[in-house]
Amino acid sequence: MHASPAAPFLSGVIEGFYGPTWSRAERIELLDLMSAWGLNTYLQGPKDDIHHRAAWRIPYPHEEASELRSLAREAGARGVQIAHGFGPGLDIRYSDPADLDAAVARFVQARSMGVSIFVLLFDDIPDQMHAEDVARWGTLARAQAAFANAVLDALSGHAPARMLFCPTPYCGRMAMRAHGGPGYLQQLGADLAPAIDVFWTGPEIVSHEITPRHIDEVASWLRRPPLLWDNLHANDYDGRRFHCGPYSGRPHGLRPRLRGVLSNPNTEFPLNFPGLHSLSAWLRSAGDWDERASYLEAIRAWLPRFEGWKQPMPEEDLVLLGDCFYLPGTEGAMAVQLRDQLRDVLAMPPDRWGPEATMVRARLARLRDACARIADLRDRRMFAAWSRRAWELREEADLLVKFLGWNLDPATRGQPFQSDFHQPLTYRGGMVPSLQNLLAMQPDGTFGPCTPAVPTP
Ligand code: GDL
Repeated sequence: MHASPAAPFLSGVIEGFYGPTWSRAERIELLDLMSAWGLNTYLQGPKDDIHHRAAWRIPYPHEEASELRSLAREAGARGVQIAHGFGPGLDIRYSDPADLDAAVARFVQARSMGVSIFVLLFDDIPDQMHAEDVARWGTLARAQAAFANAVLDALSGHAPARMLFCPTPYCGRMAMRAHGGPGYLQQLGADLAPAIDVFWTGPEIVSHEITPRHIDEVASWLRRPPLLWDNLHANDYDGRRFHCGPYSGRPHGLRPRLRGVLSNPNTEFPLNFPGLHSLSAWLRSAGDWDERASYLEAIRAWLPRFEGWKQPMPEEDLVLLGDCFYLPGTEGAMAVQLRDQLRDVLAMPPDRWGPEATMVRARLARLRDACARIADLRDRRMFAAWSRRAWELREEADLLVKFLGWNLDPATRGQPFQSDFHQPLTYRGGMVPSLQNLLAMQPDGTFGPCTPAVPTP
């Protein structure tokens, strides 16, 4: 099933993650980049905007409303459309006319601010309904489709409106587990107005790969091509990581099977340049996709933002740093190589270490120093976005450099090693690491108690 040529293909960015919302300056910068890169849609739906979920019934107060109005104006001037969405699913009563009115009122307000695409988001909610909704609709899919159709009808009174919808099961794994109830997606496909586009994140919430076959199956359930909500570069689920690798794991054959591709990227805005640069290149490319080349090109374009007070960041160092924060499923080539070399060296007793131990120590020291250089950046927002992660990486690299040095020195080799900068309880301490040490994840994704449990100092 291919997208109707009448529906313009949506390409762009979703501010749809958990955590602090982007600032006005960041949103304007995003619009500038999107317009330069030919991306046409920005969806504003940050989970932790209080009017997004908890207070969804309450229209934007004056300040937020005028902010949205000015953003829509700035977007229009750059040829970008603004989509605005909220998630009523935490406490909605599907059969309460007051809730329908509240949803319509939110969109009428957004339209008066210049928004042209309206988005109902039913992701990340319990798949239960109130008793009166069950009595009236029977299933969640029926209730949500009827609600969305009624909102679309109400909005279309003035002029045709474009609407997007995020279902409660929005990836293959949730569908397999029958989240939302058995047959949810097929029911939604049958009931939802054909003009409404439906979001999908792939086989998983964060999908490392998405195949045309998978999309074809989803399209047959939904009776329309899905709209990709791509969490490849999202990082709100892990405070220690971010993703600046290339657009990856999506073959070209996907594009004609989709209504669009919108990336829901890293929470820290400045970290999104390479991923979005690469996504826009993928969208423009003719099928000859080389993701590593796209990453290197994006890093070159990003480099000017890494000017330091004392010295410039060498391109090679930024490639290596980026490789350490690449994609959810893999680190980049230089990071993988460095880690594998380290693992090989550490697997041998120090008295058998050869020149590769000295070499890997030098490369690690370079990584450590590149991390330290982040503190020196002229762009302080970039520094703030990198800071905690670069610091943590620097700590680990520094420890390993010291350990290798100790064991490369014949005077100390093989003797107990300690670092004055890595103290028990301070280093790797805290509740989160101690909980992480209780359950181990196997390569197949199953969990079991760590045996023996890693001792708490
Ligand atoms: C999700 C949430 C999204 C979040 C992402 C990554 C969708 C449709 N919803 O499940 O808000 O940022 O995971 O954690 O993806």
